[in-house]
Amino acid sequence: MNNTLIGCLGVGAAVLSSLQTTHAQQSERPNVIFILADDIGYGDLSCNGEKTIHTPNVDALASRGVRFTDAHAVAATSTPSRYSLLTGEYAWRRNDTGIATGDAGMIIRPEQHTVADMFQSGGYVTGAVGKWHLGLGDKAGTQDWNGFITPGLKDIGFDYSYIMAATGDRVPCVIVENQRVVNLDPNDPIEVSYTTPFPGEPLGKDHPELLTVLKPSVNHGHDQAIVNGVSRIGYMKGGKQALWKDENIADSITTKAVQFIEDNQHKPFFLYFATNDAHVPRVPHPRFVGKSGMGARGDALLQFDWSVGEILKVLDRLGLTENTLIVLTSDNGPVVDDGYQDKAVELLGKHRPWGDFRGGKYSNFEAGTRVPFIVSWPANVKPAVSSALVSQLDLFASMASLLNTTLPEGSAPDSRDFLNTLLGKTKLGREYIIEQAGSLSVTTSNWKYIAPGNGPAYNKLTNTELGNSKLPQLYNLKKDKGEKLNLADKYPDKVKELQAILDKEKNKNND
Ligand code: NG6
Ligand code: CA
Repeated sequence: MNNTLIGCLGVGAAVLSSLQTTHAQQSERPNVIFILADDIGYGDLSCNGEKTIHTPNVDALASRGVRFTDAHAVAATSTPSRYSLLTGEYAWRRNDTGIATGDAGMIIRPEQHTVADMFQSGGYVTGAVGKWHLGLGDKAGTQDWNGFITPGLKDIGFDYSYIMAATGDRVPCVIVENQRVVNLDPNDPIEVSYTTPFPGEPLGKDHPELLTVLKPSVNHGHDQAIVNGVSRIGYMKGGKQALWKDENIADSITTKAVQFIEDNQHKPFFLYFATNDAHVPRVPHPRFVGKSGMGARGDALLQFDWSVGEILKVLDRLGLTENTLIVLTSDNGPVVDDGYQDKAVELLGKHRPWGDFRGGKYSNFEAGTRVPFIVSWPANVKPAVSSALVSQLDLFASMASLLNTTLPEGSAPDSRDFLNTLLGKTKLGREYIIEQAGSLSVTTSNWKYIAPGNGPAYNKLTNTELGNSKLPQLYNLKKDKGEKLNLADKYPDKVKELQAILDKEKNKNND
């Protein structure tokens, strides 16, 4: 071989290696999108096997990514679940992470390092769009809804935010963009209270004739302020021009999410897209009404699927599909009647929102936190189904590992790096997870231990088995997915072992 040829080969190799570096760099720094559904159960997405619902966009995502069958939210309700996902800390370590009112102060404090902070310090542009439900402003009831609401999402790592303060069924029923209420008429200021009604403002409980869109279910509350013919939790006055229209929420947040992607297509970005679907009140856009045959709940699932499709479409259009990592999951398990007469119970038919699992939202049983979970990243993830035990708690440390970042001391204290599991490179999952509902549970991939507690066994309103018992409960999840047979008496050593794990975790002092 003569020298010239060797020289050429050398240059070729250099070019090749620089191409490889570029590819490696690109795929090391993908765009990242978390799509967080609300109250969508394991069985609510057709990729998980139920034949009663059809969610083609989610299925397309699942078929090109890793679909997890044993993935968990940290808690069986929204606020603690989201707190843990964004901070990497078990919500039960604090006593102020229960379901937040719409005027709660910001639960994640500015000095905390969130997953958004982590992306931001890694050079990402960060955005939060959709349902928030983690409080805003300094203290409950003190926010200035008519001015700049501070502290806010800018203080915990989000460059951009377009959010519902709490939930669809809680006032204030307005969208807050970059810490200011959208469309507010300064001559019609907003007032919010969770203690005292405003004189002259009609309430759902006194004016059923004004509830033209949805009436609350019997004994479920949701009978206070009336907005758009739906009564809500909490009292509100003013801000008429800024009030959302429930049927447009999915359109408006999806549009903003798409816009965020378009605006930041040339930078690495992190988008936290938290849908309002399928939380109550379920008032899907007319184009989805009647489409599922299951009433408003099923239609809201189709609307969720549409939102997912819009995200996939814009990524395709901008050529970003290959190098965008998407995690799709839900904040907690499903509930059918969560407070409004929307015919979800009557029209459910054979659909099983909870799949094979027992319980649902609010429950210690598996369906409380066993949620849909898909990870897609075409550049780096091969299609697979994984039975690894994974938790939303670990997204933080895993994303830090993706970015090759060291986290500041004390941040994400409970989160562990499971990046290779999430990317389907190994099926090695967590040794155990802790689930939070009325009580705490410890789950390994074989066993589920529910610690004794004083909570009720059953929620009559939502028709949910809550799984609370004064006695310890132990289920063999491999043989008894549906948690029917309590084996605590038969295997006292297992009970002790799992209770010891719980004690150890509780005694850890993260400070
Ligand atoms: C409950 C509400 C329920 C829902 C839930 C929060 C009643 C009787 N029920 O207290 O309707 O709003 O809180 O749901 O008020 S979550 O998914 O945001 O956690
Ligand atoms: Ca929820």
